Amino acid sequence: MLEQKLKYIFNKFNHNGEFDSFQELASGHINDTYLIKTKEKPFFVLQRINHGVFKNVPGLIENKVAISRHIQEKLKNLSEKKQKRQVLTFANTLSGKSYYQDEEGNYWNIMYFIDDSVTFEIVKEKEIAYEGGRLLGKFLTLTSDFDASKLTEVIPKFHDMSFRYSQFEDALKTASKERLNNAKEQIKLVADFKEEMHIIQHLKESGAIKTRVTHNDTKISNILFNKKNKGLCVIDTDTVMPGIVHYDFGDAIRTICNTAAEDETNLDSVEFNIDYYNAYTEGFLKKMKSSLTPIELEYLPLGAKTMIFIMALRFLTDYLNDDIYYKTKYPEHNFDRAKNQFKLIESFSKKIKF
Ligand code: GN1
Ligand code: MG
Repeated sequence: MLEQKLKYIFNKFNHNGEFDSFQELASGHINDTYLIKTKEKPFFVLQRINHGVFKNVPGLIENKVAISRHIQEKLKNLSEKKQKRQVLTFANTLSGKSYYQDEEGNYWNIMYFIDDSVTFEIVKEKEIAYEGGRLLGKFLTLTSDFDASKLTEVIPKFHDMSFRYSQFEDALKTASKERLNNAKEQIKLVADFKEEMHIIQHLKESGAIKTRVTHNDTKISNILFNKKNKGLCVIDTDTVMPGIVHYDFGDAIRTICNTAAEDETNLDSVEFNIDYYNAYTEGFLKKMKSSLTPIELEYLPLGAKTMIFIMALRFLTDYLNDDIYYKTKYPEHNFDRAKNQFKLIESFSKKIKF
């Protein structure tokens, strides 16, 4: 039984919590995440890392623990209570390791749950967009002096456009006739966007845009807020690795400025919200502007478009591959996600000119 299993794993870690019950936190598409409720607070978040997707789980966990420690050090002037609400705290196993590997080879890690917090799948208030930007800018600022070359590349070429195009082109060769036919309009769009969607990558490769520590999965549901809508903590640091500022700036916009959820099927309700874009950008630049180069600043809007596009491309590729990567709830789920992201790009392009 799942409850017995979770209790067993939970008790392998070093904490004072007594297992009471659990609840699945099902918003992620890759890992399995559970809230562990204990008889007395604090509660915990127990996570099974998908080692089919993440080939080097120990490296991944080392990354996120190191980044948390770095931020903790920066926040050491705060009270312990405040600090623990602004950065993730991980617990080791009873034998002192940062992860537990079960009999089936699954990897587990655990962190303290940050109480009295909320997350959003869709943004309905401008203040949330602003706070989301502010918090991500703060995360990038706090990690800007961490040597990114010390981090494991948990998924090599994660946001590399040429790599994502080559996966897409491979998928075209093996996809079913039915799915190829369903997606012909989107396949054409992928071809049309090819040149523009490589601009940011070329700037990175030429060294015009520098590599730094980035989060790489900055969707709005990965930001915790307090009950007064103030940004608290950036979570889901599994994909922390070397990247460029445009990845984090753009990936957040993909969800913050979408008037609907990422998999909304009524495309009429999918629009790009320019007010949220401006509020988010203001919050983001409040912390970041002085440390960005003119080129980095100039290309932020294209970074946003590029990140929306790369997700459309990845969802479409997984659809053509018969859904082997993302968790899906029904057969056309990945295709719906892809169409949603393409609609968002269309709306973005009408509202943002560069
Ligand atoms: C995946 O599992 P989750 O929801 O944290 C994906 C991200 C995508 C996101 C789309 C390792 O993140 O890159 O942006 O889905 N993570 C991985 O919602 O592929
Ligand atoms: Mg993630």
